[in-house]
Amino acid sequence: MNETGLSEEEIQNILNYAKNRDLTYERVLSSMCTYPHKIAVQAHIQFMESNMGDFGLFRGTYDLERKVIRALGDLLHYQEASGYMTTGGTESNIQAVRSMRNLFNKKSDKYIRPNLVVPDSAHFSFDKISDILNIELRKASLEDDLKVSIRSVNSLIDENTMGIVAIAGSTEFGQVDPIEKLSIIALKHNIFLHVDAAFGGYVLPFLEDIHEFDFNLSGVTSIAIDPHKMGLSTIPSGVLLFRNPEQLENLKADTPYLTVSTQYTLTGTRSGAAVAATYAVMNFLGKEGYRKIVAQCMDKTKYLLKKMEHLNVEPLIEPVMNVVSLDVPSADLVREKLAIDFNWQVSITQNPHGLRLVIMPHVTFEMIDSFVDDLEQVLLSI
Ligand code: 0PR
Repeated sequence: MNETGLSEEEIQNILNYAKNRDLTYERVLSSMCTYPHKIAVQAHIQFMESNMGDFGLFRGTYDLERKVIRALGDLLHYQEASGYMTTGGTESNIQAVRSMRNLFNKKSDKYIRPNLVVPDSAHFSFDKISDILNIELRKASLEDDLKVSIRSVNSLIDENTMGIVAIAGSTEFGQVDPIEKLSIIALKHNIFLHVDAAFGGYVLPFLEDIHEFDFNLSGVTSIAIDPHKMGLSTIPSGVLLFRNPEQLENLKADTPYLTVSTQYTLTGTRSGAAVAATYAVMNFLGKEGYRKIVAQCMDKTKYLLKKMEHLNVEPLIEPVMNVVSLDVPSADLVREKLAIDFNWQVSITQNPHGLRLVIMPHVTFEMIDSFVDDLEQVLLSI
C-alpha cells in the first residue's frame, strides 16, 4: 500500500484500464451469468453497506430477504420453505449437505462417515463439499441422454447413505435428472433429496414444457436456486430453501455479541445489496417478465440449432433449456481458435466431448449470426 493516497483521477484511470481488459459479455457464450438487470444494479448500489451478518442493524433489508425466500418458495411450490440468501450455488450446496450430515450424525452415537449419491454430471462444488465435510461422494453414472441412471443410483445407496442430489439444469448440458423417480427413491429410503437448480431454477418454471423438479415432489427436501444466474440479479446472489425447518435449525450458530443471537449462514458478513437487488428485479419482472426472458433465450437457442444444421453440426443432446452442447470434431482446438482468431469465449463439455454455449439474455440474434460465420471458418480450417 502507498504511504499517501492517489488522486480520484489516478484511481479512475487504473480502474478504467482494468475494466477495459475485462471481456464484455458481447463475446461471451460460455457464462451462466449475464448483465444484471438495471433495477437490480440500482438497488445494489442503494444497499451497498447493508450487512445481513448483523441483520438487527438492517431490519428493512432483512424483511426484503424474508420476502425473497417466500416468493421463491412460492415459485417452487412450497411457500413455507425456510432458507436464506447465500453467495451462490456452491454455498447453497455446501449448506444443504452440511445440514444432512448433521442430522444423519445425530441419529447415531458412534461416528459413521456418511455417503452422498450424486449424478456424475454434478457441479464440481460437490467435490469441494466432500473434502470440507468429510463425506464419501458416490457418483452415479448417466444414461445416454445424460440424465442420471436410476439403476446406478439404486445400486449406490446403502445404510450409510444420507441423501441423493438431483440436478435441474446440469452445468455442462442443461439436462434435468428424473427427479420424480429420485423423489420416490428418497422417500422409500427415508433419505434427503437435494435439488441443485442453481441454473435451472429460474428457467424450468418459465418454460412451456412442464418439468417436475421442485417441492411439488414430496421427496424433495432442499433446493439451490441462483438469482445471479438466470434471475438477472447481481453477484453474489444464491438462495437455499429447505422443506423442513429442522434442516435449517441444525445449521444454527450462537452469535452472542451481535444484534441477533443466532446465525444459520455459512458466511458471517453477508451482502444486503444482493438481497435488495434480487428483491427489486423479481418484483419488477414478475413471472410474466421471466417467462418472456426465458422464451427469448429459447427462441435464440432454437435459432442457433437451426443454423448449426446448415453446418452439419448436431447437438449432443436436444437442449432442454438455453444450454447447447455441439458435436464438433477437435472441440478443444475449435474453442482455442474461436478465442484466438475471433475473440469468442465458449466452453467445452467433457463427456461426451463437445462445444458448450449458454444462450444467456445478453446473447443476441446478431451475435449468433456472427458466431456461426466464425465457427464455419474455424471448422473449415481444421
Ligand atoms: N450448481 C450448478 C448446476 C452450477 O451450474 C453452478 C455454477 C453451481 C452449482 C455453483 O454456483 P456458483 O458458481 O454460483 O457457486 N455453474 C457455472 C460453472 O461453474 C458458474 C459459472 C458462471 C461459470 C459464470 C463461469 C461463468 O463465466 O460453469
